[in-house]
Amino acid sequence: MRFTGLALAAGLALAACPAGAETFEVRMLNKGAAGAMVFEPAHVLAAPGDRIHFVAVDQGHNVESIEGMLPEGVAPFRSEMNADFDLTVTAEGLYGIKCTPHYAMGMVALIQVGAAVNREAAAAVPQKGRAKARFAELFAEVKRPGADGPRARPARPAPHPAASLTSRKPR
Ligand SMILES: [Cu+2]
Repeated sequence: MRFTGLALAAGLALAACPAGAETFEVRMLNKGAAGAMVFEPAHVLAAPGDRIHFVAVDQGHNVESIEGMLPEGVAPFRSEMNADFDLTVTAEGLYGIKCTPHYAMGMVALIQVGAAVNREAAAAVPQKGRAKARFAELFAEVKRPGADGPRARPARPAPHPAASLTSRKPR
């Protein structure tokens, strides 16, 4: 019973946590754990409202969206070379990212925001050079379409069930 109480308290604490946006850091590197010219990490699981902060650790890199690899309604973007870049993700789905000069060398990243609703379309985009193999690995890390992201989506405020009752005059 005691355990149940604690678990319940923990659950409530999580649920009560405000839907505060998180920031994920992705570093642009000449050399990382996965080899030369990488975004690290190259796969991020975020939630709507989160911010992806790309850090220009090494020179000669940037961040550009890949055509056909953005959720519907998200405008394409391209950052300056040698500069940090902030991407606030609002729409659910997969965001395919490349470094403009090192795309064919496999410098790509896949940002998943909530459910991977555009997985099929994004995975169907033809890739160049080493980006092909890198994306194959990254797509393998993506959760199934319809699956929730890393964090539960903020619950919508529940409608007041008692509203109609209380507004009615007692007779
Ligand atoms: Cu690069």
